[in-house]
Amino acid sequence: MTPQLTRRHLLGAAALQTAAALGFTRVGLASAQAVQPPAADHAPALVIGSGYGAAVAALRLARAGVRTVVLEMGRLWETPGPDGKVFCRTIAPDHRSMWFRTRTEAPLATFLWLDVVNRNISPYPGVLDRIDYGDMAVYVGRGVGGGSLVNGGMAVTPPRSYFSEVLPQVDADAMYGTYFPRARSALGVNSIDRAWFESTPWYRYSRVSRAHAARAGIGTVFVPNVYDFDHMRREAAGTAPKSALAGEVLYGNNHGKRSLDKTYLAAALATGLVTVETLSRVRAVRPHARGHVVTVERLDLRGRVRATDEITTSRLFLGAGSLGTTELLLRARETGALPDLSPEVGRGWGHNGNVMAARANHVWDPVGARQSTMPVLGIDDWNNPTHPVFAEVAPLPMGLEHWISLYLAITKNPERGHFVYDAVRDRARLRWSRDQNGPSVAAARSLFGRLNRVNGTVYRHDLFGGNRAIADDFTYHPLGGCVLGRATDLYGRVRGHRGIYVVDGSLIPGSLGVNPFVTITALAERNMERIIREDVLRDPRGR
Ligand code: FAE
Repeated sequence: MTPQLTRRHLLGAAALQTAAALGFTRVGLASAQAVQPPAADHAPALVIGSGYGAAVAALRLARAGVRTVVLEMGRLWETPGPDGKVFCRTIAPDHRSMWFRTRTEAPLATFLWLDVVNRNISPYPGVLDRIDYGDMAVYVGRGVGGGSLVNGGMAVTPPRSYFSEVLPQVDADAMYGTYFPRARSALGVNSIDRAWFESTPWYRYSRVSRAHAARAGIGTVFVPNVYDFDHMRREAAGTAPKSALAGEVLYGNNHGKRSLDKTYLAAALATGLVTVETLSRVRAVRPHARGHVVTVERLDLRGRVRATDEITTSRLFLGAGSLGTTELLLRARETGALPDLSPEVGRGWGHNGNVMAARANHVWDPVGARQSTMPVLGIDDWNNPTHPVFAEVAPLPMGLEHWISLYLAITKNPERGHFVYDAVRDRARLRWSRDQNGPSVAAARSLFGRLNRVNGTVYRHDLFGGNRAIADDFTYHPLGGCVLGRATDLYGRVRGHRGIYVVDGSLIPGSLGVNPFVTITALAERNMERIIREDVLRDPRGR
């Protein structure tokens, strides 16, 4: 069992609170006294972001004896707010919910067409961000732990045949024999007890969807999760504080979830060689005599830039997620800072075929007022020859019976988007048009249309805005932008500039067939093992 990333073994409580009040915080066993930003610094290894790929990089570098600094633009989610909780409630969001917004922007915006879901909030470095690119919006996590803080915890290993179709250059034997098991173990993946699943009111909504799928001749599979199911059962028994059973998801879980701050990042910090600097947003990268130099903006809790620092590094690991990593490299190429980057940077982006849909069930077929927020069941129609779909049965925990079956469908969509650099606004823009969602919408309609026909049910049109049955304008699964074997070599080494590595979801070319974090973690494990052996240990000082 890895130690937890807690105030006790990081900073003293007072120091952490002072630092949090200042904004920028530096956490690490070796730097308990250091709450002031360094003016200029050198790190043997620098990791940008603290999501899945970044967390693997930090741990494996530290275990190889390399002092590593992690720069994360979000905050450390460890200090309770005035209500005694670290994260706010999903149905009563406050400033902690979203990244510098005046109003929340939840994926399910309305109920019965009424604007009753979103709330006005004060701007703050909240845990969930939504990046709007016109025809496509992307939800991402912000904070130490990245997407692991906000996601549904579903820890799915892709079908081997589809993995090999997507990443044919990667040795599937090694992935399925070594790196997927390593990732699942380090992430703390576990599965629900089947007998409890069958009997508990908290998963009635899943059982209802399973029965509907069975009537249509379609199978379901259990989906593992990183939420601790023993804890969940204690929640149900009233002997542990409630989180999944208190409607918490999307804006963070106060209990039960093994997010990265409790697994990989805690283990990395426990080495004493890793320092995490929060509210530290990397803006630029350029070459330097010692390798590369990054420009990092230190944010305060209002989002203002308090200071801008430069940190040099011998080895730079980009783990800022599909959007963050791609934007950094695109900006560097287009401004001439890293002119030799591949033209492939910015290409090969996809949304993993994500669409959402909801069905209205009969009044005699209730889904239950009590719903666990952690999904455990998927409708598996992936082998459908014309419209492959893997549809997770998602919760809608409103605390009342609503007879709604909600789904996050992952479809096989061959369309890809690309990013262009907008020099005026100094940001990446995604080129993705609504019609590119056509294959996903058709696949979802095929599956849910069958479920509706066989069960005599209909779509709900009141949840996603615009009277739509299928929500195809946002994704939780951004993938690609710096694709493995194209913008990088086969292990994530960036082409054109030695000493820069991509470690996150931008390596995966747009589609995976299942939820991505287990694969992002396993791929990072594979790539880091090779990079440490061939680059770090052979040349410990870098350049
Ligand atoms: P990610 O986890 O996004 O981490 C990137 C980190 O970099 C973030 O902490 C950023 O704040 C930080 N960052 C970005 N730019 C900068 C910068 N310039 N300077 C410093 N820091 C920066 O990257 N996946 C599953 O497998 N199962 C699920 O159940 C699931 N549910 C989801 C539910 C929601 C609501 C969302 C939003 C996502 C969900 N996902 C799920 C997707 C999953 O969380 C996502 O694929 C991974 O988090 C991506 O991992 P990366 O390492 O690529």
